[in-house]
Amino acid sequence: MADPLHSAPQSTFTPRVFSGIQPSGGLTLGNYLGAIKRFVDMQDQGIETIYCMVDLHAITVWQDPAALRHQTRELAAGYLAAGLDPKRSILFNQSQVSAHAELGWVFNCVARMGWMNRMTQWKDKTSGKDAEKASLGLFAYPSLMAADILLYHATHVPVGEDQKQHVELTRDIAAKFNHDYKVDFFPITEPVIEGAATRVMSLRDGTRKMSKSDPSDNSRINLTDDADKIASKIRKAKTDPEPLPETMDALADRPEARNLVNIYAALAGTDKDAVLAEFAGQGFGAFKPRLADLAVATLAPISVEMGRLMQDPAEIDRILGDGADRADAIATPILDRTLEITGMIRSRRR
Ligand code: AQP
Repeated sequence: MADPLHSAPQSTFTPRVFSGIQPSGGLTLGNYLGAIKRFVDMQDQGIETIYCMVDLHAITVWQDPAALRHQTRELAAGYLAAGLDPKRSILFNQSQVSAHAELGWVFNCVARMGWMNRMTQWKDKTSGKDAEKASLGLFAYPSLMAADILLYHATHVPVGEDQKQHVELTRDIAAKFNHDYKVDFFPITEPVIEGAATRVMSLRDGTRKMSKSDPSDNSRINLTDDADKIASKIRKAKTDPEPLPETMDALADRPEARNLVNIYAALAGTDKDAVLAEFAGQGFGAFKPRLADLAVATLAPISVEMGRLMQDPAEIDRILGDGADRADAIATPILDRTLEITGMIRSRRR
């Protein structure tokens, strides 16, 4: 596979990776495989990496303030426990760098209502409910996400499949800004969606994404689950009575079975065909305990380390404050230049 980080379409922008996760609940296996594990891989490739806890996004739906603070620290603990190093990556929470909200406003004035109306995540999150009651922030979410990315002139964004449309909107916003103001100021950022588990599905329904806000705790594996809980959730995961087949094509109409094979492949760092080559002809009675062992071996050490880090919230806050200072130093000149381009007077002496 071509190395996505070295195939940037715009050589004028130095490769820089940005991504974020909402502290809107506990981290799931979906967040880990679809995002964090790949954040660590990119950090380890030696590229400049900036990873955010997007707390301004989290409040687009109601968050209890004490719970939000706890979840933000726990998300930071998850980043650190999974292998992100605050010396090599910039780690911070979004609200400590006010330029995110300011650039978000500019992009609210660049993005078109029609574009936002087409966002499937907005439609999914408001379907069946009264969209009139959703917050204005939830509607504008993708425009703030574009600001998060473009504030750092990020060239690459590792995300799960569900965020692809939002990164495409980021590209549209950058292109429209560059076109309208006749500049080549913002990069046209590439989404990086790779790996065996870019879309981890619910353990209870293989057609729905595994989500931290799913009301059923058994639908997901949380990074804070202990070994017994992980094994029990995998044991209870919905499956079918058929044995595993020899090819992935034969799993086309078996979403739950396909999901467990994807998870196994992603955790083992192997491909799905290799998993089927090993388990073809066997039922879930044989497969699930092996998957549980693998999940426990990978996730239990992260869970233990998160628990240890959470004993010292002041140290987590210190890391986030330091990361915010470093993020701010990159973001402020880019915001200032954006505002100048749009015709705003910037005459304050700082
Ligand atoms: N199930 C998933 N499979 C693969 N990747 C996933 N991601 C989330 N769920 C899966 C990836 O994790 C990153 C952060 O996502 P987020 O928490 O900011 O937002 P989300 O995608 O809306 O995640 P949730 O868990 O579904 O949150 P809630 O329930 O609060 O809406 C992204 O890169 C995402 O692709």
